[in-house]
Amino acid sequence: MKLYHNPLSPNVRRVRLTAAVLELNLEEKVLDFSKGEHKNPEYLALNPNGAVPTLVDGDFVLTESRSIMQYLASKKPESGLLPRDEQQRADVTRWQFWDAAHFSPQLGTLAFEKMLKGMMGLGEPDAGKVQEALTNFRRFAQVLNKRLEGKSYVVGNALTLADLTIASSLMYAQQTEAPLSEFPNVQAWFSRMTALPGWKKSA
Ligand SMILES: N[C@@H](CCC(=O)N[C@@H](CS)C(=O)NCC(=O)O)C(=O)O
Repeated sequence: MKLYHNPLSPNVRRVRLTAAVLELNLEEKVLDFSKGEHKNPEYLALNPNGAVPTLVDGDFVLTESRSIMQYLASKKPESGLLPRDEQQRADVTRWQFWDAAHFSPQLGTLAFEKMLKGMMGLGEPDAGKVQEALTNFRRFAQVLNKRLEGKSYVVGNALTLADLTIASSLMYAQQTEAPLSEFPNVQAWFSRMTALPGWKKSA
């Protein structure tokens, strides 16, 4: 299987983290964004969004990081990352959707305003957008904090794609000064996620 990616992307991190936890070897093709390689016609034929990641497995082309995670986990069902139990599996998917809809967009805005703009020479962070993202971050981090009360993992009693999905969205939490310390259960859980051997391996 071949993964087109750029290692700076949280959407890529969650896929590479999943592969690392599953001990699946992917052939990796890094796209240079500064050269616009993610907008080349050959790449757009694979991923019309012109975004990373994209997985190619023979004739099968899959985009969207969270669906790629599910596909990889289905190669090793015994891992439990995507539980066989229907309700637990649906719950994992629920948290992946929750992350996509509510949580990761706030962290994406913080990363763009506070890191990428500077790197790309696009000017100063927009204070209004940062404030709005922080307000929304706090709203949803509170939900996750409550969910993690007395629990080591987001779903059930073991590591699943739900954990790997959400933790990857937080990969720039420190650099962007996301106020994780206000949410002690999230902070403790995130420390456990970053201690996974696959976390370093997928950096
Ligand atoms: N929903 C997609 C989002 C992919 C995405 O937006 N990737 C970013 C990097 S984090 C990207 O490639 N952006 C380049 C662009 O949109 O031009 C996923 O989860 O895979």
